[in-house]
Amino acid sequence: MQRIPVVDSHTEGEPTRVVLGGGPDLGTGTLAERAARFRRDHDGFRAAVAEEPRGSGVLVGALLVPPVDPDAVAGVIFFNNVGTLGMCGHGTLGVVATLAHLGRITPGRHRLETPVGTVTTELHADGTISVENVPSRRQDRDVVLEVPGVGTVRGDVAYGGNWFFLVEDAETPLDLDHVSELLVRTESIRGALADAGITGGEGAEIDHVELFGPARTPDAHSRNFVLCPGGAYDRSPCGTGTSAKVACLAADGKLAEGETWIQESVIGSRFAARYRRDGDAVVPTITGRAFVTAEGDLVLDERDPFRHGIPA
Ligand code: PYC
Repeated sequence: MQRIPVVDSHTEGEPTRVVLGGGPDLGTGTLAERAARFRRDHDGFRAAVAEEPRGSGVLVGALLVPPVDPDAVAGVIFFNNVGTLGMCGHGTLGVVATLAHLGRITPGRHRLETPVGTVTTELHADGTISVENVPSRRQDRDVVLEVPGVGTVRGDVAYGGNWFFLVEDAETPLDLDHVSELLVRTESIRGALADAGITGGEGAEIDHVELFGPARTPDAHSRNFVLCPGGAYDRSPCGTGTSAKVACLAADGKLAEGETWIQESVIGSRFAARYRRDGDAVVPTITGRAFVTAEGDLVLDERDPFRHGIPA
């Protein structure tokens, strides 16, 4: 029997599973190097934690590893049911809630290393959590895309720690009654992006698609629906997706430095976002809530044919 100690949480509805130990030896080096080793040599471990029957398409795993910089509280490699993620906003808030639950941190600022850069988190006295994300930017504006079964779609390509295609889309209501249609729509857009050879920087796949519509609460600015790489939709407003949105708003002159943008998710949960400038890039800060939901051990029984997951 292999035991893997974990703590589960959700951030504005989106689950995170923090792996506290029992992970593979990834050696030394930067977080990007260790994440590459994790992807190449330990996919069974990722699948055991994140895929069914223990996980699901909606779960993000967060493997804690020693940081390079001793001033950072931890290094973290995020993963899901199909692979690894560069950064994960909701997952970062889940890691902070977990470390606080375990008594490893107290309110204040704490740095976390990720494969795409170091982020600074803040656990506030009221329990809310902020993350100052990696620098974010819009790469392409108003890209026109022909999407089979959908029609002509226009959107922006932007980076917020992962690559996104962001579409203002009033066609389908962004609510739980329309999730099936929204999934088909966003999957079709993602397929059309790949067919058209439209990528993020250095040929990176655009693996997240984000639709925006009007907010449902008076003080929010927008509502979104975010398709994640493994085919699930984000229950939270997506931290890296909201960072990409903020980069687009900043590029269009629609959000000033320091101003707050309230992003609603498809389930009505919300993140507050703002940014500071750093040269050409914007550095977004995302604030929300995360709650621990379970703690214990995953058990991998060697007699279990599905101990390394049912492939998505
Ligand atoms: O919050 O950045 C995020 C995220 C990415 C995928 C799911 N959530």
